[in-house]
Amino acid sequence: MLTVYSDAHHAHHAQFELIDGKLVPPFEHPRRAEMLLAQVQQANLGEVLPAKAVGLEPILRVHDPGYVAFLQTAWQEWVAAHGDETDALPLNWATRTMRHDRIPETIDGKLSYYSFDAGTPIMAGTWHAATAAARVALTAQQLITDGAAAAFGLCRPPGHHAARDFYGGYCFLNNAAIAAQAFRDAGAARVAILDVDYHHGNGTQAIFYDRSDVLFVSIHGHPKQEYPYFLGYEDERGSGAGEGYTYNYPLLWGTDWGMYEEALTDALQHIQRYAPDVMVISLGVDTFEKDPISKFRLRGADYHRMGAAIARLGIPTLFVMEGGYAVEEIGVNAVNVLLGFEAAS
Ligand code: FKS
Ligand code: ZN
Repeated sequence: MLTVYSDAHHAHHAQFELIDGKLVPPFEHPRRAEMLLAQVQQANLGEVLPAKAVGLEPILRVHDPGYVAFLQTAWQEWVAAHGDETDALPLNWATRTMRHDRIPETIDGKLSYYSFDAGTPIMAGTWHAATAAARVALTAQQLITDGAAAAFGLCRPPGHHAARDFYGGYCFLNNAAIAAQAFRDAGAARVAILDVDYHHGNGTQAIFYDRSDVLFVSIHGHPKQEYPYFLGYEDERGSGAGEGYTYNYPLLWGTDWGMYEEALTDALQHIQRYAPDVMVISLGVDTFEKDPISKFRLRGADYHRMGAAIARLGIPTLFVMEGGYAVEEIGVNAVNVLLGFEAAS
């Protein structure tokens, strides 16, 4: 399997993260991608290709132009207001009874308007890194459009929490959604997205919620217990033309492979019935038993099983990297999914 990688992700390395009431070194850091790349090479998964240059058009097929313009200049505006010593972070949000139809003019207001959490710092290299991650996904998508059976987009920063016009959960541009839309634009009639990251892919779900041409299926920590808390319940099934084209499998803390596999089997059956031309996997390995911010109990060998189960559908598959914070094991676990896929293909 070919991997696409860009070292531009190094440009995004936040100073700290607010979690459990404490400022701590970020869980989402450059070494994650380095460990993934090292394991791709170590396991001889296949060649590693650089990301191709692409313009903003495929990004604007998914994201709001005002949002993209905001991301592009947010750091400069932050520096003008506050200097360059701290990362840019929002402090409040428009919740119930407040207005969503006015975009503030100041950078602090815009950060609040275009985000949904305080755990996603913007710094000098964020835009550069986020667009590079989207280019990684698009380059891998192109490989599959050109006939490859599978490809791995080693994206960082991740993308599945980013919606049409907001960021959060370490995500700025929704790499998987951008790739899925690019598949459609390249002629695929139906695209399925399977999100196996521990956290619900709220951004991806929202982007395709009212569409029947992109099926969204997600297995994740139950929103009654887990971030992002406000989406990912079982009764979210899509709306309008998209009704019946979203499926959620919220699972409780402590979920092990036995329970996970049941959901995965069901999820894969929905995808098989949909008969997509191509499939995008939002691949997070924060379902791992030793993940520092998650509470599922998958073990190393389970990732091989996961990849094999996905391969049995026999559908061209783009893997897009999302989360995973047990940094010593992130490479082995993610590459195990890819090796399991190859073994069963
Ligand atoms: C709860 C803290 C939650 C944010 C977790 C973000 C997870 C990001 C991710 C992605 F794939 F996007 F990277 N903090 N106590 O893993 O879903
Ligand atoms: Zn996650």
